[in-house]
Amino acid sequence: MSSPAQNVPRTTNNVGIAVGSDENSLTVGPDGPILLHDHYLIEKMAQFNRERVPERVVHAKGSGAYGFFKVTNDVSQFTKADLFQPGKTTEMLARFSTVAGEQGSPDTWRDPRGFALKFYTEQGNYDLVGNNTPVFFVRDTIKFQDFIRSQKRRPDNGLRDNDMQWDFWTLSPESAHMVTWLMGDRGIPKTYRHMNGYGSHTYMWVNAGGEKFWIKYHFKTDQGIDFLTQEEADRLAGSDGDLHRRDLFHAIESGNAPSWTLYVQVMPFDDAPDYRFNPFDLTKVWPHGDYPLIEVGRMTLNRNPEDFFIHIEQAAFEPSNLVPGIGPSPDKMLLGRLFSYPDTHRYRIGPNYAQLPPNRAHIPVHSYAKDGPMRFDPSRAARPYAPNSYGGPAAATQESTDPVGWETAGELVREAYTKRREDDDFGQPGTMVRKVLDDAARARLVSNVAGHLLNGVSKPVLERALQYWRNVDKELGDRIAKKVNGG
Ligand code: HDE
Repeated sequence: MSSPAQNVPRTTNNVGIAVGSDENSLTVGPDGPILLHDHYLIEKMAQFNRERVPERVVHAKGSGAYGFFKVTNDVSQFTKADLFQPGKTTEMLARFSTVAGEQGSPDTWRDPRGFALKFYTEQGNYDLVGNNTPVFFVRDTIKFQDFIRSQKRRPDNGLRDNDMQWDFWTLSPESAHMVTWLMGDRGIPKTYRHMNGYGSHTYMWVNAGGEKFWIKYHFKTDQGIDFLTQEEADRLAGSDGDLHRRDLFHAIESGNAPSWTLYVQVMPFDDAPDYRFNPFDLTKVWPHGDYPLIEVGRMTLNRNPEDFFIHIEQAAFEPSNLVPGIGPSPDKMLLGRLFSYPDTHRYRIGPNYAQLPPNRAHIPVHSYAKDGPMRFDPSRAARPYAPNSYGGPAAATQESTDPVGWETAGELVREAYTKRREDDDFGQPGTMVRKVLDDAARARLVSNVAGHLLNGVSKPVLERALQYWRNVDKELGDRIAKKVNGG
């Protein structure tokens, strides 16, 4: 039997009782049967069988770190939110992720990247759960589940299938803008440090005077945008599936803390009704010429979590965590997400997930929540109901902290957004292809799309896909068709 190393703690079981061996079960004589009352052996096996919580249904593979957000510009004319006030520094947590891959999938698969932020503000936690793209594939939350299923594994053979992906995309033309981003250089960032983050949705900011503004968030990487080509990414997916996780961890460990500068676009509240694009349509951007970027501050990630499962696997980001001065918008995708995230956390990590270390507010919590599995923070309400005359918490109704709303009226319908004068599904991706991408980026886009289409896409879907790209940009579509047809 190996002699225990000196000056290390003695192994105990889960309740602190020293155990007799790390290597031998309790038996009748050295060669006899194992005894059922070898409690420690049973504890080890039972604990091992219960180590997994369900992985995230999307964004399962990810990595994250702690840091802080520091305001560098006065935007108090637009919002009263405490974390955005001049001179403020707020602790935070960030998690970056891929979307469709399972927990063990490679970091370098082509995919949008999650860009999830949790700010531990003095008004409670504010979460901004975005991606590395300013737009998304669909504009109604009811299609999100279908979209995701088209990107994952088929029920019959358990395989991913490019034919499924293009079948969905070509039958959902609103996806064209995001697919152009996905199949271009932003679809495979070189590392998590070399990508931007976007709130994507339009949010509402409210200032101290109650004035409302529509805004969009842009976190521009201070490391510079950089990407992997499809060939590099394919090779790295085989040689190091955890490339991005390793890079983020070692960069922070070596003191090379990555940072991002936050900007916002601000649209005056009354501009929205007549704006040329639907300002709440998640498949559209607001051209910066219409609403320029205004600097807000800088987020820096400088502390690795001490335990990956506790702080990153159990991190619960929720767009519904909105603090005074910040609210949602009529964006149907955002409104759906306000329900979905708390729902998924309750399922995945239990109803008391807000008490877990990465999710706890850094200010006292006076909610009336109590009991439920794994609860360990006492409810501070001596009487667990409101109103009560025993000093329990009472809502400060005079200073409402509910998100501010917007005027609305109409019959209940199931219809797409009302189209604005420049609202079409191919205009903005076409502008991006022609005006934003350079020749080299366009060439890589053609190659990436053709390569993907040539991998298992059936003829009828392929024909639709070539027309889809010609709708984005005729010349680009023709180049893809030529490559696909062996030109
Ligand atoms: Fe998500 N999304 N999402 N999503 N999403 C989840 O919540 C959902 C969407 C994003 O690092 C889930 O905790 C709906 C857009 C990130 O832990 C789930 C819709 C954007 C993460 C969910 C969307 C995102 C998630 C699964 C359509 C960018 C990882 C696990 C309305 C603006 C957060 C979880 C982390 C995770 C729902 C679309 C970003 C299922 C219903 C658009 C970064 O609740």
